[in-house]
Amino acid sequence: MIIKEATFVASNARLEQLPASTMPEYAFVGRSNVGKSSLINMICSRKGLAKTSGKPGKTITINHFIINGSWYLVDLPGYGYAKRSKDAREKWSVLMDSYLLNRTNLITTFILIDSRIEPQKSDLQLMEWMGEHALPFVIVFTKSDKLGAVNLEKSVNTYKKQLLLQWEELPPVIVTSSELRKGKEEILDYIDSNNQHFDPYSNSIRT
Ligand SMILES: Nc1nc2c(ncn2[C@@H]2O[C@H](COP(=O)(O)OP(=O)(O)OP(=O)(O)O)[C@@H](O)[C@H]2O)c(=O)[nH]1
Ligand SMILES: [Mg+2]
Repeated sequence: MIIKEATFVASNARLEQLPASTMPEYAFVGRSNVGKSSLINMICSRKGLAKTSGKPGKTITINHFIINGSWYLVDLPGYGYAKRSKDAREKWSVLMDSYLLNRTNLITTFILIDSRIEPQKSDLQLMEWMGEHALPFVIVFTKSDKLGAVNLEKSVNTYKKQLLLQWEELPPVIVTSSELRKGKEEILDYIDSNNQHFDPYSNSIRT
């Protein structure tokens, strides 16, 4: 798929204000600083589309981008940012849970994981929660440029092994680097094939 047009639509902290749920939607979620906004910019080939930062906690709202006038990409605020107050963390969790559970046109959530770090409780808990609610997700390893080929493979395999302790089957896994523009085609192909099955009448994927 070629991205001809990528436009920022809206930034929201309340679900009632989100754009109408009439087009297929894909969300990017993960710990603060994992590279969600950078990945969105990379796959859209638009540098400043989603705001990025060296400091964690940059994205604090639900940000919608419309692609080729026909589907949404969503940049979500990160979790696991220790400096946020307990109150702010609870607000995040209520907003995210209800977004993920109630957004009928949300086709798949990309859960981003830093290639360099060991499996984290917060990420594994999110995946478990998604599984319990039958919400589809794809695992996206980020910042793969920071590791050599051997260590990258080791790290991804460790992660897969950890998941297989809990899951019978692995979700799709995509290794990316926004720095090296790696993983773009795989993500876009995945989205494209899902878009083909979107039913605008039910706002979901036809099965
Ligand atoms: N080397 C390298 N650095 C990256 C990559 N992706 C993101 N970064 C850096 O990681 C930092 C965080 O990137 P963001 O895209 O803002 O991360 P985020 O997940 O959106 O962060 P929050 O909005 O705070 O939750 C920035 O300094 C980016 O330049 C990558 O693929 N490789
Ligand atoms: Mg961000």
